[in-house]
Amino acid sequence: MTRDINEICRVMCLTAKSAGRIMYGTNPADVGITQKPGTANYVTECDVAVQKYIARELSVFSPEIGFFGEEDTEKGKLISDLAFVVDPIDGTSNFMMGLRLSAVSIALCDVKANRTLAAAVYCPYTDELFSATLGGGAYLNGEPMQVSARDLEHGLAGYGSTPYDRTVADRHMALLSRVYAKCIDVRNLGTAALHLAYVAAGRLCAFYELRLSPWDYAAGALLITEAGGKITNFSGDPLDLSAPDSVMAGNPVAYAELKELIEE
Ligand code: LIP
Repeated sequence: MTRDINEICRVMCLTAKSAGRIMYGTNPADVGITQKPGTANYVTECDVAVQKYIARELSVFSPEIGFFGEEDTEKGKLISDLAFVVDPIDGTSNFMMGLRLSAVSIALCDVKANRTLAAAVYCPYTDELFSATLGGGAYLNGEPMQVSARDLEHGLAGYGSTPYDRTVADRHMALLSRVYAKCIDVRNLGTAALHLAYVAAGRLCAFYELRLSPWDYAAGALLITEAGGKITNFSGDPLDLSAPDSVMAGNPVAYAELKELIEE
């Protein structure tokens, strides 16, 4: 790759913040909503507009890098060796309902090596930018961040309910019951990217979701590993950046406890 990774990450962060301001300035009541395949899976005109903005900005900056976004109509495979993997509005249902807790998630991924090189996750409602580069550490609004040392018993555990695929609901609820019994409390914020960013920032000690897409976790996974945490799929393997996967994450102590609960 000819460009400096820090320069790319800087442009990703600027783009994520500008895209977040589009989200922030849009009244959800004013945008059209379309249902996608699966249950409760929606896309708004704002998701599409934000993704077009991000794609345009990043292609002007680095036309040689591929683009793979959640709202691509021709949702083929991740075909480029190097690609931006983007969720323009992570937490679309939150956005639709005016819950004001959604994020723009942009990852630069080395698809062949199945790893994220740079990450930018921005929540415009809290004006918080979470960023990282591979080997360069993780930051919250420019300040170093790291996972907590809390075990489940002394921490809050985040989870996603896989709302788009209700076939795994019973499995999810059984796991939620086991996790809930072990921690201070559980939280479902409705946005995977922010769940993962909050683990990296030490606010949540752990997170799981039975099925997510690469654009949901490609950036958050790097935030967590660069902040000293651990993130894998339910088998303990690296997350697949080219296809949906299960996700479990946490600081090292809570991750180990969560893995045991998942394997029960
Ligand atoms: C959402 C995730 C959330 C998950 C939903 C959906 P979207 O992403 O952030 O954690 O539970 O199934 O994947 O669709 O709002 O970008």
